[in-house]
Amino acid sequence: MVHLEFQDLLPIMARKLGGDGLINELCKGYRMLMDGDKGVITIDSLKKNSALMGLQDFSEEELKNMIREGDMDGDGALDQIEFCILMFRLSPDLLDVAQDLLHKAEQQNTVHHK
Ligand SMILES: [Ca+2]
Repeated sequence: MVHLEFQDLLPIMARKLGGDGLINELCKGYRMLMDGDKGVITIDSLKKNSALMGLQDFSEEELKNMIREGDMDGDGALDQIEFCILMFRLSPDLLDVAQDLLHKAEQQNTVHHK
């Protein structure tokens, strides 16, 4: 498992931003890391842009592992869904926060409909 310092930030971001805001932030992160021409995150785009995300200390091997870890269809690149799922998988706390937010949103909806 790749260690990401980044992952510690996610639960804090999630609490601050709420569910939709968090997804937006993840998408923003995705756009920062992706190859603008191909529209996916490749090892090259990751290497080029990782400093923007504070990931400059990661070795090429660690970045490759991150892609391998998240790549579900085996094309060697991360699309947006794969990236978001990877972020959630790397940060189990984030999943708790997301479920929490979901629960709250459901409660709000229930109250709203009464
Ligand atoms: Ca893929």
